[in-house]
Amino acid sequence: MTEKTNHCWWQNAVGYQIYPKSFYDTNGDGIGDIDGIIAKLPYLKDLGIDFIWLNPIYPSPNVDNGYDISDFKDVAAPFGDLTRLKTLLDKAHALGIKVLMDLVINHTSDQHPWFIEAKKSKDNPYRDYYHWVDCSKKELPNDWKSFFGGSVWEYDSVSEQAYFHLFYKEQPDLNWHNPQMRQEIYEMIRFWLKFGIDGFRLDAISHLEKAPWDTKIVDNPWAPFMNVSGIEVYMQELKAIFDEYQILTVGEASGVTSKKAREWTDISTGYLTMIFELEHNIRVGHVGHQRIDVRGFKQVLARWQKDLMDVGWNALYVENHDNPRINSVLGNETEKSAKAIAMMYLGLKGTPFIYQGQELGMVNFPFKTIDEMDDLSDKARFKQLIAAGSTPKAALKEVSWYSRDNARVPVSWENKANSGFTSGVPWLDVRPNCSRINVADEAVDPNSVLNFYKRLIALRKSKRIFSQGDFRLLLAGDENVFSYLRSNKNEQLFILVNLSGQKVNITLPNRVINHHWQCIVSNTQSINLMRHIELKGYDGFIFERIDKKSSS
Ligand code: TEU
Ligand code: CA
Repeated sequence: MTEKTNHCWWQNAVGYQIYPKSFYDTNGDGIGDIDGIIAKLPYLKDLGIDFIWLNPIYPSPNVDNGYDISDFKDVAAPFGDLTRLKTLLDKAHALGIKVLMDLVINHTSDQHPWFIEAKKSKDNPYRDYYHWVDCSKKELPNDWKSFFGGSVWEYDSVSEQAYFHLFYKEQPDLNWHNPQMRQEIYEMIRFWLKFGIDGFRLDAISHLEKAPWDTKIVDNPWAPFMNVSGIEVYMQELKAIFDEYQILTVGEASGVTSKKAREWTDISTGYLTMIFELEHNIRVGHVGHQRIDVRGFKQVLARWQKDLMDVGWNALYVENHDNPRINSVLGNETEKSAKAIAMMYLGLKGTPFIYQGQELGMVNFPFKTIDEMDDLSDKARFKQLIAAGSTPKAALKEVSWYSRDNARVPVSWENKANSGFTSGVPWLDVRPNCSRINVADEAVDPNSVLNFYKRLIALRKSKRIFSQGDFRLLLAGDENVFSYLRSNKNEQLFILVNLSGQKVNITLPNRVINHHWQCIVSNTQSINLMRHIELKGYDGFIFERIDKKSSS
């Protein structure tokens, strides 16, 4: 490796995503806060975390839980204030933990001063900070659909124009063609960098540029705003600022293909340090009971591993605040499956992110009524289903199983009232029964999911092969087993994980059975690596090669 890569501390690092609202509440108002993050820094340090990413904590009307920002340069009162945030940075840095903030620059809240001004009249100086197009209520500029349902256009009868929004109508998209708007955004970014943060997760960043309004939708409804040409200009301008401060950047870059990701994340010329792909969550089965399709899942991950093997860098994740709990939709809600999933993705090349509670094996929430849910698009979908004749029970099952609220349920800290998250009433219900899955009990159980994660993180950081070794997929056609080799000049790792609850028989290739291996992590008893072996449900192993490796 070149000298340059040695400076890339993030290649050997493990990140942790914090959804502040649901992490830990210190003042009993039922909402997690900055002081709650400060209180739990030693927990994160002990887990082996190198950096945290905070979901938005800016002032917001909370139509989309903080992703509708009304003031880019402040902290929302329930979370604390700028002084508390500064304290968090200082305390995190003292422990060697870096802090990333969420940067939401595709849109603002409709309550942001820019949009309040823009709405006033066609000749308002802020009008052009957003996308406004002449039209009538009946004939909107085009038939593009928003990510959250309905048209991307919201009609304004006063000016006889409509404005563009990819998400809720309360989240108008910024017009990146406007240089002055861009300057204001860049100035805001510098404000945070001077404040002392260590990087950004860039929300919905691949959507900054939109295709011409008359673009017809052919097959992919999102194509007119996914990594549309023209975006390079803005990404270059952003990169210039990020480079000045040498920060870590992770883009949420839906629609950037694994091939394109090479350009986006090239270590010197790329716009960003790494990106999250949004392709691997392939669902199969009936709505309300959907699961991740293992074969599709591993094909996507293997392709990203391959395409970014020598250029660019992967951000690895299996959970975040927008998806259900992985141990429910890929695992079978057991400790064993949580550990299998951990081995499967912590063995890959890239920088792993752990979403709060994932390290405990937290599972989906058994929502009993729609009132227990918070997400507006889920609530709207529920109403639609009822109107179409569904029973409340069936409709609830359908919207709740894949709801992002599953991940937004507060973290289980202890087996007591409100799972030790708050002394008050939690903003979203906590798990009714966290007798097994909680930090306090898992911390003292050597076989817990938590301690398994801890060991695996330590192992990963102790061997460079995890961050630097090549990747090679094995048993590509197998529908249940995710298996691969990681190799560098002198060493080899063999990762073997059954991602199903069933027994499977597999045939191992020569490149495995011709060598000697030692099991270094597993969630079950070790096995002999022979030509034909049987794996039980969710069996998982990481083996290290112990005979001398010549060239491969
Ligand atoms: O999500 C955005 C997001 O998922 C889209 O960019 C994605 O491309 C699309 O759904 C197609 O798969 C982010 C946040 O993570 C989410 O919580 C917010 O609601 C959203 O942006 C709006 O800011
Ligand atoms: Ca609080």
